[in-house]
Amino acid sequence: MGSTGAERAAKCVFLAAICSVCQSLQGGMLFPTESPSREVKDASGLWRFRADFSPDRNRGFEQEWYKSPLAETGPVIDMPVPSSYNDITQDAKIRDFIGWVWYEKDVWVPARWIQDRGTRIVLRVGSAHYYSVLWVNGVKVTEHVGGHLPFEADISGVLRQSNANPCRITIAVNNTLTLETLPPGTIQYMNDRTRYPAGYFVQNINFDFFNYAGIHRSVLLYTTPKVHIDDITVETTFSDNIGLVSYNVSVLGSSKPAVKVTLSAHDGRCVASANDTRGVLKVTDVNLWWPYLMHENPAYLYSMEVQATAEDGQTDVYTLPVGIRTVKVTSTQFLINNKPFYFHGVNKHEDADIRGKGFDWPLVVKDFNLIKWMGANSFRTSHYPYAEEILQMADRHGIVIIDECPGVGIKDIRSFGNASLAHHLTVMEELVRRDKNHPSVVMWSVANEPAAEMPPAGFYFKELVSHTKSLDSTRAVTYITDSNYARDLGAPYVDVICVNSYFSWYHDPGHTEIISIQLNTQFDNWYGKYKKPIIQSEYGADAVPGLHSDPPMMFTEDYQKTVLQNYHNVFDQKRKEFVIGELIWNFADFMTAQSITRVVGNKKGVFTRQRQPKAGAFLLRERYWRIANETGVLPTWARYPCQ
Ligand code: GCB
Repeated sequence: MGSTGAERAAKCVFLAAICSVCQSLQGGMLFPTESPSREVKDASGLWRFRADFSPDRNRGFEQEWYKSPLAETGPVIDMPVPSSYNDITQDAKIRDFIGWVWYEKDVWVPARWIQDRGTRIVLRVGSAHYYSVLWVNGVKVTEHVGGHLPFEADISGVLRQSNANPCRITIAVNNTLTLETLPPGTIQYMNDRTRYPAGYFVQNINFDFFNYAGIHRSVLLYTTPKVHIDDITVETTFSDNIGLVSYNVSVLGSSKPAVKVTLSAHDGRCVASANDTRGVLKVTDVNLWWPYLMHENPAYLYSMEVQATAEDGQTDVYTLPVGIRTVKVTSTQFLINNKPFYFHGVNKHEDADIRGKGFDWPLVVKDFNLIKWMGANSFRTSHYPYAEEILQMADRHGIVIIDECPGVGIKDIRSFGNASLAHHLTVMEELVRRDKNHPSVVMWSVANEPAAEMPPAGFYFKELVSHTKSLDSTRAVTYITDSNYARDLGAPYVDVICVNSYFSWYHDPGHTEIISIQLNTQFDNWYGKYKKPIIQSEYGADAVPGLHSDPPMMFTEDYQKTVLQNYHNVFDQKRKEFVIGELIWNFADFMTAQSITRVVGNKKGVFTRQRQPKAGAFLLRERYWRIANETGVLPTWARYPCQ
């Protein structure tokens, strides 16, 4: 298999980029919010767009498309941001495109931002898939490896120097996956000229969702004063009725900033304050952050206002919601605030018609409504970090999160090498840096179904899990296994065993009668060997909405329901022992690559892709509310449907 220019170029670009991020991360990544000292300007909307169809996908760089308006170097089309670009046009070549695409937008920057030299102007991309390079007025300001996580650049200097307003933002995004990206992938050139045209190549992947690409989350411009709060870390605990909030504030742009921290309750009353960059705030009569359906007053958030003032009087203000709660794991239980927590929830995807993985408020709010309607108390961000706004919703609604990094499809032994590990560690740092202050996040998942029985996996997961614990000792760490036989080499390092299985689907298709024996064996194998609590992190069956048969047959709603019922019978026994959760695969149908096993995507959703319930959703709803009624303290309004 020969390597062409495109492949070589892709490799060079990726290696250079990955090496540049191998060192520990510098600085924070606070969510941009407005405050008396900060302004935010959203650059979402219509951007100009062109895919680089040149044979090696490199024409944009050769012709320096960032140097002049994109429309001057070739045709452009409208492209919404945020959105995946794949399903926006009628062109299959854009849907299935692999390589560099170019986005451009002119944005007016308020004159006062530029004139006031005490103002920092930051350009921030919520996420772009996969590898991005950013220019402002033709000057490169940053690059970033990896989708699903934010990146930003201080563009004050470039804006003041070029003096061009509106400023022209250009973003080139490449969705090529290699053995060292997360998720990994390979580019395969088809060199048999009797079967494929010259230059024909495909992207191979080992994961089961469409590799949507583009600018998936908002592009923002925001300001801070020169003295600015760069990062805040909070860790919480409590003793009796006293809540303790350890905080650490990092301030840049001043050698001796004065820092003031104020914690306020819902009614605005100040409950604790301090005047230092780090310390512990004591909250008497604390209101703990409780999960939905576990307490009468769930999801209580305090508001922590941080003020940093420089010697010249310039002040920055940032406000962070803070939930006070603890997480502990024993050999049979998962404890939130020292009370057993049972995960009855879902696995999700960021996925919808037309916009693909583009952030969309109506979809986010609808999904939370459905989650609460079902009586679910948790979800896993399978198979990558979700938008920050989704975690903020989870904080506010008390939905518990297992926060997963994009380590999905690590099946090739070459993806366990040093370069892959270095990148994986960096991604975990980026994830923890972004999500460390969310009370909803109780566990980090470092990977999904890696080939963890391969010899290098022992070292790989030891490093990955221990590094994640060194970044955050207040949460549990796991990865998701698909072994029924407890053969993983990474398992000794995790706190909770999360196991996926598809009995009567991928194994013994059509035979739901074997679920009980096989699931019991799976649980006993894992618990017998590791004595750690277990979550059934995936189980399910495809159901094409509207298909029925009795007795049930595969792909009908009835079969999906029967599979679920058989799993539930075993869960109900084992949750009295060491099973601490069940997460259905999947919340909703979602798009995948085309294959002979997928009918326009994966149909294991209990909701359709348009969020209409299948029979399985009603079954889960009965079950989840019943479990909540047994285990939680429900407010009267929440007693439906089992009084
Ligand atoms: C799995 C994967 C998930 C797939 C699912 C399936 O084990 O973790 O990404 O979509 O199975 O439906 O095959």
